[in-house]
This record gives sequence, structure tokens and C-alpha cells, in this order.
Amino acid sequence: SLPNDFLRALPKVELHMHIEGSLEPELMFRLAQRNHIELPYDSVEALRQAYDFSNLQSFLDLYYQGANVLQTEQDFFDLTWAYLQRCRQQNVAHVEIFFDPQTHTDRGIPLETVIHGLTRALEQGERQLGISHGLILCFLRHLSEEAALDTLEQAKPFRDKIIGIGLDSSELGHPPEKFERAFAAAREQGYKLVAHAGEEGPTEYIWQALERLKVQRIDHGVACLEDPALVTYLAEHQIPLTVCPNSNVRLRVFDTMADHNLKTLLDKDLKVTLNSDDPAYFGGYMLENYENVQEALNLSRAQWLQLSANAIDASFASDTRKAQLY
Ligand code: ES4
Ligand code: ZN
Repeated sequence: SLPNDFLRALPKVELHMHIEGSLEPELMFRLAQRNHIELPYDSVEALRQAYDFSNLQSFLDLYYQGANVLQTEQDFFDLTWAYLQRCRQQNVAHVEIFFDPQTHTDRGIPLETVIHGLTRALEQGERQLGISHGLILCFLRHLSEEAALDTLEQAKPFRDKIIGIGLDSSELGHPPEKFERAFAAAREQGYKLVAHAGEEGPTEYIWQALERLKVQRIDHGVACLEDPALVTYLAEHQIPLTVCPNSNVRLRVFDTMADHNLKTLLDKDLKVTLNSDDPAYFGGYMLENYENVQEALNLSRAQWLQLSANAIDASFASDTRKAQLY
């Protein structure tokens, strides 16, 4: 077992966190009131009680509903600033956060409002808290490739604010290959590329993300163990997997944390990182994920240091910043 404060003190890098998924019930109620929006829950407690998910879709339904309270640039700033305060408390020194522009533009919020709110908070976080950042724009995979291409076009004026392009939302029935042209276009614009694959979906989706979308990281990827050839490929190429333990348990990918395959992934020399995914919905931020993993799986000090080093290596931070993070 580890010294008491070891996990808290460990310098952390978060690579898989949807900013809309950091919307805590308290802030959701505050923004609903501020924006004169009616929530279908009487209280923060009633809302939290609804966070009892059976699969990814049952979560996404509440996640998109919750995002409706985000209306103004200040709302997006407040959301991101609250997340950065958690990062500061938990020794998270670098973050690469996802956002879902289509969730907002499809209900009439200008993309500029979203991006200005997020980046104003991220830049203030860098100056005041020393937390470096990257912003990753995700296409919603339940929507069409044309809609993704249109979003990519709309993002052109903000190219310098966005480091990468990702793919999220309902995985089953929406294979990566559906977005091959949109990812090719993003690649031509010099974006880094990532995609959710192998969360609920099959190993074939991980292969497609690598071979057709040419992503540099796989978000989740925990299904990979079902295909030994894929495991060999991921290990040989040291493709990072951004694993989200609390998320996997809350969305019933694994029955309990003790059943999570994290240790097997590490034993196979895969480049695993630990992340919080949607911390307001899945029971906590980076440290809560670390603590729940440690309680159930009892990793060694060396394994924790490996996970930390993996996240620095896997990040899109500059070499100068990486050297500071080590
Ligand atoms: C997500 Cl956990 C998860 N999976 C896929 N898409 C998402 N968007 C927000 N959280
Ligand atoms: Zn995710």
C-alpha cells in the first residue's frame, strides 16, 4: 500500500474530459435560474438521484438535457473555471478538454460564444493557476458526416484555439468509418486526431479509428483485449488509451471496479492513461478516479508512476512543457 498523500500529490495530466460533463448539479441549477430555464427536477438531490445509468445512451440523454442551461459566454466561462479549480485542488497541471459544439450550435448558440467562454477560462487558468491546456473539438457521431464537415468549416476562424478533433456520443451503430472524410479534412488542416472507440463498441471500431481516421490516441479502448492482434499493434506502436475507470463502472462497461481490466492493460505494456470523462456525472474528478482504482486494484507505486508518465508522453503539450511536467 501507498503513503497516505501519494495519489493526491502525484502531478496529473487529464486527456479525456468532456467539459459539458463537468457541469455539477449545483451549477446546472444556478445557470437554469440565471437563464430562466425550467429543469425537469425539483432539486439538486433529485437530479443527482437520476444519475443511475444502465449504459452509455441512458447517460447521454441526461448529459444533453443538462447542457441546455449553457447559454452565454459567461456560462461557458463559469463551467470551465469551476473545472480548473478542481484541477488546482487535485494537482492536475495539464488538461486537454473535449467540447461538443453541435450540442450548442444546434440549439442556436453561436460557436463563437462557446469557444470564447472556454478559452477565456483556459487562458486565465494558464496565467493564474499555471495549468496548461489544449482544446479538442468533438464531432457527435450520432449526427451525419455532413454535419461534422459543416462544424469543421465553422471552426476555421478559431483554428488557433483548437489543438485537435475527436469523435464522441453514441458509439454502437456509428462506426468511425462514417467520419473518414471529415477526419481526412481535419488532418489536412493540421489538427491532432483522437476518437472514442471500444468503450461499448467492438474491437473493429478501434481498428477503424486507427486505420481509417488515423487517430493518434484512442479514447477508452478497453474492449481491445478481445483481439490479441490489436493488443500487439497498440503495444508496438504505443498508441495511448485514455481510460476512464469511474465512467466504465457507472456506464456498466464493467460490473465493479474490481472487474476493470486496467491491470491487464498495464501488464500488456499498453500506453494507458487515467481520466475522469464526465466528472459531474460519474462520481468525481481525477483524484476520485485514482482513489477508486487504488481501493479496488491496489496498484504499485511503479504502476502509478507509469500511468503518470504515460499521460505526459501521450499529451499534445510541447516538448518544453512536457519536460516541465515530468
Ligand atoms: C461521453 Cl462517456 C462518453 N462516451 C461517449 N461520448 C461521450 N460524450 C460525453 N461523454
Ligand atoms: Zn468520453
